[in-house]
Amino acid sequence: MPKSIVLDPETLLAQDCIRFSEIPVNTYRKTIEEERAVFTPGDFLAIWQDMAAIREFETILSEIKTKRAYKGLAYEHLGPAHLSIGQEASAVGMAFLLTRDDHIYGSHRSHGELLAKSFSAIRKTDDGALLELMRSYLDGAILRPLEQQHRGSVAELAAKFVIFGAFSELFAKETGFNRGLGGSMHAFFTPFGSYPNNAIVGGSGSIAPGAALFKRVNRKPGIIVCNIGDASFGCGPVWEGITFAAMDQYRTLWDRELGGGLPILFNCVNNQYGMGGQPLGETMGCQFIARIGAGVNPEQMHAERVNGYDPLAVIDAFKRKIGLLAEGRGPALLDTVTYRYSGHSPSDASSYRTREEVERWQQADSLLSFRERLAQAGVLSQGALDEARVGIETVVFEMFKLAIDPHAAPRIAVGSDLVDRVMFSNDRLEKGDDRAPELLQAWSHNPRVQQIAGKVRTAAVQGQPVPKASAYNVRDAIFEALAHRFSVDPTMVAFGEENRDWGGAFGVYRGLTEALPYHRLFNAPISEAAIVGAAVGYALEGGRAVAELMYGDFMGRAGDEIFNQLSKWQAMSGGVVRLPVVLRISVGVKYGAQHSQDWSALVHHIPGLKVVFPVTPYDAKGLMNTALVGTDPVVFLESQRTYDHGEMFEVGGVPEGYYEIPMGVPSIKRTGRDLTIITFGPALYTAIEAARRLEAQQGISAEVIDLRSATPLNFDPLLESVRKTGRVLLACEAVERGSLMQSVAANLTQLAFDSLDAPPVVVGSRNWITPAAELESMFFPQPEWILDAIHERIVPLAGYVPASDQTNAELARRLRLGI
Ligand SMILES: Cc1ncc(C[n+]2csc(CCOP(=O)(O)OP(=O)(O)O)c2C)c(N)n1
Ligand SMILES: [Mg+2]
Repeated sequence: MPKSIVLDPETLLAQDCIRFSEIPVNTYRKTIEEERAVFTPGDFLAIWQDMAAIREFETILSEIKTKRAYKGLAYEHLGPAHLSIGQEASAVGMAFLLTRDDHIYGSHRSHGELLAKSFSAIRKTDDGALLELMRSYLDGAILRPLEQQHRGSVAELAAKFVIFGAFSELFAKETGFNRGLGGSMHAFFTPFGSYPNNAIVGGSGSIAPGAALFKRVNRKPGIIVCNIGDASFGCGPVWEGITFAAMDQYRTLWDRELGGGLPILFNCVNNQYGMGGQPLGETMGCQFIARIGAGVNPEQMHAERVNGYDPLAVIDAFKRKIGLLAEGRGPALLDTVTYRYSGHSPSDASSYRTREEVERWQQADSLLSFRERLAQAGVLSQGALDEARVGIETVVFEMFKLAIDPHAAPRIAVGSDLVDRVMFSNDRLEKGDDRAPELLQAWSHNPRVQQIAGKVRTAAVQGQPVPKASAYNVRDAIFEALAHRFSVDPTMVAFGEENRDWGGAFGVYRGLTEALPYHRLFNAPISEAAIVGAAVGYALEGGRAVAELMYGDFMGRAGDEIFNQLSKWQAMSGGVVRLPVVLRISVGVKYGAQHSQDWSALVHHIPGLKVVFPVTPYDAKGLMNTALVGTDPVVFLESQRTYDHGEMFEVGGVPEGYYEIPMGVPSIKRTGRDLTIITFGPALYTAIEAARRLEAQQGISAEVIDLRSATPLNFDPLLESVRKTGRVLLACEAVERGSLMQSVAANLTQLAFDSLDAPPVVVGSRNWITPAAELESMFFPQPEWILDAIHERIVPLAGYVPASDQTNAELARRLRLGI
């Protein structure tokens, strides 16, 4: 179904010019007297008190980092503390109007935002809900040490809960929001709408758009705020995230009733510095971060610069931005000017700026000036303000004392299995919501389903191969699994490059275009970082996302999102969040050095990712079904070599109905007595051919086992086979060096040393660039390489003449040269 956007040469080639409109800079000028019409004295007090609480929280951190004590209380904090002393007004202004439905994502310097957002949420939550939340969160672990000694209101108890939970998290205590597994740069608390803060500069820039996507697709109330630093606007993933958030299709192609543009505000916490580099005048050229909006879309992202030293100016800007996001006019951009007096970290000697500069900003300090303005306007007396400040400082100090108390706030015990338990959530989730999944037609009317219905679900019938066009293949298998889950889980979306009309670069999605509305299947920009990042954000909010990378080689473009984001947030949250994301990655052939690499070893190496690589239709459908009902991030590798393969191994063919294959269970594809060949990926078919030749030419019976999964992986079936045969060869199409097979071989040596007649031998691709299609047989393992390696390094084959050099001497030579 082609899109309705028609491109007209006359329009596109017509003479014209592009017009920009003015971008407001610090236009807020209201007096406190004027603002009295908007804010109650209680509001003013709350703003003041929140700023004071953040200042005290971070002053304590600064002191214990630099002096190892605060007010005579010794404590050594080993980890980081990236402080935002000076920036309090921007954080409190940002959070003031936000509700619990509004979610914020932040940076390594986000303690203030976490506290401000939580204090703001407390004010908007009734006592019963607050109590319920505190009692249930981590089974009451944070509340318990507070409850007994607390005298006062529920809201005051909740404020203590927030401060104690935050301190505890920073100090790696079990009473932290994330059981101490997140720490200073990542601490967050989802019940109050504070979502992951990110130690990767600009990390939230690609994730937050996915959170906003979740709100749009699932019609959830609230907006997303992406709080990132000024220097982070130099990061590619931030630009990609903005591009993703600003796509026209939300307004041009998606159902109108969904609400239009993504409800996301990129809030630049513009403190004028990276670590020591200055985006203004040094490391960037835009001078105003707000200017960036002009390059993004005709609305210029409604960008403006705002005085982040005045909480009321920030609130005023937020009020306007929230309004236009609600009208579907997002994304928006705020350039919130502020300043940090503290160094980048406490060890920072501030060698990149003058003392005078810091002092000038301190003279303009937001706490001092706000206090003065409130008092001058007669809203609150200086005495009342000071009393409030002392009051909250006392609470912060008390919470600090409690958080460093090893009895009230213990660390997880040495030997605890907590980390084991939270690395994966290992849960099942049939659907993320109860509403009916949106489908545009009955599957029985779907052209792809009808086509598949006419196919033979085995590769051969009575020994005769089924013609390629009529054989049910790996593509069909993945399609069927996706179609099933799209029919069950209304939150499930799929996106990536060329995913919709094209059907995905390799046609897996063909047919889904007819079945799914735009918002469930859409083309993403060529922004791999944003594609993966958005999937992470979407899942953090409670949805299920299927993201596609067209080639494994493009993982480099989404390196951070795969290696640091997708893989980490379940464990860094202490098990609080789940990440039901399937990242489909096609592994190429025939396209040379930058399009034909099997990088399974990279994703296998990263803790927190499940990794599978099915190469038969039966395995592909069963494993995709499992991935799509799970709650963990799964990297689902698909070989372009095997997309068209029919089912050769499963005698009954691929079932039409739903079934699952558990992850981590290797599959014996051919039984044998004398030798075990373990494969991963399309090397299965190479090994099957090698096994056939071994049997025919040497009378050697080889067992062939396809791992199917890299992580997790149950070694028992492998050990059973190796104990039987005493010999093992491992084959894959990844380059041999550092491959998954090297790691499996090392483990087998450990686990089955006594049963082995020879060391395990790995046959992978050469440690080269992948050459042109015509030269690929020099690069990818061939059946004869397997026989040659067996002959040279496992057991001599009678009368055998090797075709390639697989000797140990050659292995040593290659290692020496790094090739
Ligand atoms: C990808 C990445 N590069 C570099 C760093 C090291 N680093 C930490 S903070 C920082 C400066 C960030 O500046 P900005 O985005 O303006 O945030 P701010 O620290 O000013 O709040 C740098 C370079 C990092 N954490 N992540
Ligand atoms: Mg900065």
